[in-house]
Amino acid sequence: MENKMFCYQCQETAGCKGCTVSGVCGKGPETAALQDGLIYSTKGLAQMLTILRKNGAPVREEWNDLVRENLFITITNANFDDERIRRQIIKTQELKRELSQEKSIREAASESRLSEAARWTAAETSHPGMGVLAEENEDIRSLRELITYGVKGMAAYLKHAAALGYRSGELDGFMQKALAAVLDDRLDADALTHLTLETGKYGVEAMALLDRANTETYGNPEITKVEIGVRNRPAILVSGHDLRDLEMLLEQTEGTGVDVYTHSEMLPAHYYPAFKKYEHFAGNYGNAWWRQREEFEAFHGPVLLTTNCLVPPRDSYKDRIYTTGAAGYPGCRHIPGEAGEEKDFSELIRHAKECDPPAELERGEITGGFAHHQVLALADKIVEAVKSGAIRKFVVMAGCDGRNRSREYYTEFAKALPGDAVILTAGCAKYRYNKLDLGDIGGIPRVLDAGQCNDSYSLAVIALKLKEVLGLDDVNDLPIVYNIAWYEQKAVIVLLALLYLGVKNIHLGPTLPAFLSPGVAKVLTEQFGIAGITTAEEDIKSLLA
Ligand code: FSO
Ligand code: SF4
Repeated sequence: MENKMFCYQCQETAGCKGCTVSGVCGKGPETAALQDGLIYSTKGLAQMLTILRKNGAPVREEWNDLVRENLFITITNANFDDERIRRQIIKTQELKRELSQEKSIREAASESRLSEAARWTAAETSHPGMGVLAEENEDIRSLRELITYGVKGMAAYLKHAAALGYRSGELDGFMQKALAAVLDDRLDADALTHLTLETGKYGVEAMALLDRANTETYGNPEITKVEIGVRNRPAILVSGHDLRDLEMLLEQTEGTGVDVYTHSEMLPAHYYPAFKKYEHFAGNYGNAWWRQREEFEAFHGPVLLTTNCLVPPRDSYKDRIYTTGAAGYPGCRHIPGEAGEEKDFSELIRHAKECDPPAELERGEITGGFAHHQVLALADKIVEAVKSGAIRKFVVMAGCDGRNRSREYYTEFAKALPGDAVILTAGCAKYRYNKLDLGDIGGIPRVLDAGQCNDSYSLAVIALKLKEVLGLDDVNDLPIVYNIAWYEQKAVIVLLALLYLGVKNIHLGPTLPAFLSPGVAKVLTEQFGIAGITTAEEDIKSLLA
């Protein structure tokens, strides 16, 4: 049977092979085709911008913004709105048409240096060359997609940094160069493998830039107890990763009688000093993204999705879903606003006032805020615990959560870890074990949450610092092991960043990416010791040996 679509970019892809009829995430064939068109068009634009840069021609900030936004829109669970995606393609095609008149682009075209994707400037949304399967060689396809997904993750992080006024021409330049390179038929598997590792290098820099943007703007995360119960006032729930959106929402809701709660990946916002002054910043509601259908229903008030992960909403609460930024869903209201612009959330505030307060899901508190600055402040205590043997191992369990039953493994794994092991986490993976009450070791909690998935950067900083303090030559000599859960493309850039930093023997689950061909998987296994997971018991035995 002929495929209606093809997408294998996330962990939940159908049959661990590819979504061919419709996406497990809810993305239908039409949306999938539009996303393929948008990616293909954007790769062509990236080649043009790369040529302009090389020739010293100016590249406008808004063009970089467009590339980042287009990539972010195609990340799993970010945008299901065909109209919006269509508009992005048409806008990108228009820009390419305009740029095709530039001298250096005309020269490249006349010398046949311009790819088909760059030459495609018609006001259309589809092209025969688009789509993952357009490349027939499975190793080349695998490496091209691995790079593309890593760059998508980078784009997401850089979009958040740009929202706070932090941009890097070098990083935008690299992303565009990489997107142009995956169009280049002259690049063989070796060249693409090299580019994959280079993507990891820039991934570290992208996460470092976002870390700087977040901490210089909102202060360094600190140990914080976050309420997980509810109050009795109407409220807005905010999800996704964009701290600037949260800040604007907190400012605009102050004094209105409407509370603000975080959901899923927005939980770590509570750890930043700048947000603690808002008395109506009530706590965290619910769990990881995939439980949103029940939790949004029970919340009763409006929900603001600032990024992925959005699950197609039920009709019963769809009118309470608002999106902004790269997120979108047909029929849900979208709050506009570019980086640097003030967004207007008054509609949500009015809406909240007509709604009941949230239903209680649970009571109590969870503790987090262990990003690099806070952990380094505790360094003496930690080093001492390592030297005395009170802490035998750190287990990095960062990454994403998802709906597969197989992810219960991570709860079992956390529960079964011996009492002298400490979990380092970031991303929504933490919801599999952050309410288990795993206790502490001499006052150091056994689950140290650094923040969102991008804050995996913090975990790398902590590892490098420990290496220095303990006088070791190699990060792999540290008492740190890696058992990472992945779901979408931001996890891909986190993984490539860790590989670039020289981390070996990462366990990746619950399944290895479908987009790794056997040949590429073999390279990752042989060169980096990447492995899948087995059972909690077996893996604890082998990782803690
Ligand atoms: Fe999770 Fe979704 Fe943060 Fe991802 S909410 S899965 S890797 O978007 O970005 O960890
Ligand atoms: Fe399938 Fe994942 Fe692609 Fe959605 S994002 S269509 S679930 S592979």
